[in-house]
Amino acid sequence: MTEMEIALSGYCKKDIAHCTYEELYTALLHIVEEKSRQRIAPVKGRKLYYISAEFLIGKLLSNNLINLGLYDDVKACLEAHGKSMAELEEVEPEPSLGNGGLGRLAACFLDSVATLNLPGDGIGLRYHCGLFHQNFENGLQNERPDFWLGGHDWAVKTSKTYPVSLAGADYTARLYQIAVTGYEGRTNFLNLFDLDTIDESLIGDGISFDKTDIAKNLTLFLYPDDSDDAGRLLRIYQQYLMVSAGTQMILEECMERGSDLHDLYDYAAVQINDTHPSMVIPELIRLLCEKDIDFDEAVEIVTRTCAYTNHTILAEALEKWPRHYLETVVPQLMPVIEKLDMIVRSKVEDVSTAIIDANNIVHMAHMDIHFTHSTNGVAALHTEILKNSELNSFYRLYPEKFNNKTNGITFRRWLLKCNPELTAFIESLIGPGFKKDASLLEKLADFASDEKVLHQLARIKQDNKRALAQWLNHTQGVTLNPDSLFAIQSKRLHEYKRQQLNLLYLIHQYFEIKSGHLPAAPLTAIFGAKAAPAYTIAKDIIHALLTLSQVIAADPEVSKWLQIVFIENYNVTAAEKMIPACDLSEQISLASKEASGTGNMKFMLNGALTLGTMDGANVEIADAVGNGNIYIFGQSSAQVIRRYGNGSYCAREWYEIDPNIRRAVDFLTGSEMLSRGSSEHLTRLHDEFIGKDWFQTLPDFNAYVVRKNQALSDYAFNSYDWTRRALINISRAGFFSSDRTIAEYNEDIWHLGV
Ligand code: 26Q
Repeated sequence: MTEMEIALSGYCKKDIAHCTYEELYTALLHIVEEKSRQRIAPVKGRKLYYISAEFLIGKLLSNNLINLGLYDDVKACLEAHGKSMAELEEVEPEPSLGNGGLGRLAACFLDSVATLNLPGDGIGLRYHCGLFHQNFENGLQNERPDFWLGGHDWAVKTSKTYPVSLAGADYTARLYQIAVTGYEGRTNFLNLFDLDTIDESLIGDGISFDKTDIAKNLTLFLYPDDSDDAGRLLRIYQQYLMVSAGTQMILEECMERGSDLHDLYDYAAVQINDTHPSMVIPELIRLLCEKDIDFDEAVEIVTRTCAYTNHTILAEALEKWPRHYLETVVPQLMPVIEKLDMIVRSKVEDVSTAIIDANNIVHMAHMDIHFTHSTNGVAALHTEILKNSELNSFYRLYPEKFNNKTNGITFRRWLLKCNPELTAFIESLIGPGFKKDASLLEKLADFASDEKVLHQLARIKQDNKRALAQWLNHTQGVTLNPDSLFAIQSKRLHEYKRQQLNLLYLIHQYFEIKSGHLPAAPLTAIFGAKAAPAYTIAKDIIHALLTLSQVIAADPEVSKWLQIVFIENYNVTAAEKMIPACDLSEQISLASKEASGTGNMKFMLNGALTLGTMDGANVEIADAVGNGNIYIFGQSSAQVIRRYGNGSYCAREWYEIDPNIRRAVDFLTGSEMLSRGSSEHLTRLHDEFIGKDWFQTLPDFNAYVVRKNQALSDYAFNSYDWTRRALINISRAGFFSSDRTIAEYNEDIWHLGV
């Protein structure tokens, strides 16, 4: 018997072949826990506290097994007894504790911090339901609660509790911990807070619930808002629970390690992930003052300890709370926030940077920038836009605080875990070093004209496409043509990300095929996207895509060449299946609007070519791979910003002048669509295109059609060169490892102890 066989059958108290997958899963949970405990290392010097309302960690079993070096043993052991790793993975519920990019980034960062052997924990909330479960009924998104807790989760209940005062009443926050295993690195923790009194039976129809009693509902749900703002009060309650318990935990740990709190910044680096945890600033100041530290000194300590990351330039996503909300929920913080506002007003003439404005609105981002020592954007272009336009008045005050940290992704999940075949192949070519030092991927470029290598790379892509097709056949009953080009757009549904531009292209292709202009290759357009439940137009876009998908499927003339597949309930688990199967990665946001994007990096790493605008990290991807190895189109961010600035964009003019645009837009309310879809949704979307089109879809339409058709033709007529360019993309993906990003944060901002 191997060691793993002994361990597994020992836990289950029976032969592995006779164990259920649940039993094996529980046994592995214990084995992983034990092994990861051995890697907890003492903390010297500064420790990172990454505080975030979202950690979109995804399933952990395989990831932990890989990071602990157990994966191959477990897989072999299971297979020897007729069990499959894939079925075992099915047992684990996915913790979807995030909306999208920001939450997933936090999860990648924790992996990299532990992998680089840095001391650093996450602080967040233990939501009972993660992001809603999505399914489609009658062409519409339907939301159901996503219960993920219940025996099979990794969050270990601890005996640590902290008192938290909300709206003047006392509550008790309990700490739960999830071990974060680094790849051949140390073990850190994700600390999640919760109340013991939450009542899941409050959840009614769908995702509605009784919002009155916070003792029962506070952590029931992750807000599915992604920039729409609803349920505001409850959101502040949630944020303060996290911030207050987190702050107490930080101070307790630092004091245990010898801090007298005057020297807090020698013990702690607090990274504020967007504005959601911003109350950590006044809360820290408040608690330091309670420990007899003078207010001005407390402000100084906190400013040196905390740093802020901005993830968005969409004004509506920057949190601003009416003062009376904060007065209701966190009256104890208001005197601190007022004093901070006074400090700003006494030092800074420009009232546009005030924390509390003339309308009694509290601007969380303003407090962050004034009272932390670092403000960073998440891609080079994004940081430039912050400095030069969105946050220019702050940049002029504090040029030294502004810095860029281009996002990254963990290669352990987004290559090793999700694409084992490609990983093994890369390893056979350049050795295993790239798993820890991603820059070594560059060595792959040596094989760019090696026919055998390219042939094998193409075969792996084909295998992954077949695997995706099989999974979709099994889960959604659709049949895919693996010989078609797979173009994937997976990300939150938002107008600025412009799934509606893709929609117009698909309608255009429908007309072209009908009129005998056949495309160079068959195309499968794959979507994965959730729309915030209250985001009407986003839901209309989903409806239009689902309806168009039916229209095409029912038309044999067109369906030979074109298919639309909308994947239900897009989440981390689905992404892991989609990304390795992608040929063309759709990154088509309106230039200047996507802060970075991280899906773009995952697709590139897995050998897809990017079709994108010069936005977010696409700009750096284009730099890295060179013009010939990416399909760039559309207006530049400067053009877009100018158009917004002079208010010169008029959608109707584009609609009226361009017959192709008009034909595509009007198709939405034509008889083919109306016979299958809902007039209410389709008409609203049609009118939105002509009357508003706030994210300037129409000016980019023709350039998008041309570039996408170019990609189809390159794919069809020069597949060898396509694969060569895919290899170049993989070889240049090293920069986008979150290990590089974290090393930069540490070098410039955190200076953590080792
Ligand atoms: C704000 C106010 C009220 C309610 C909800 C919110 C809210 C919730 C979630 C605002 C924003 C978010 C999430 C933002 C997000 O995911 N941003 C993405 O962050 C990624 C990581 O940096 C970037 O790559 C993406 O470009 C950016 O869109």
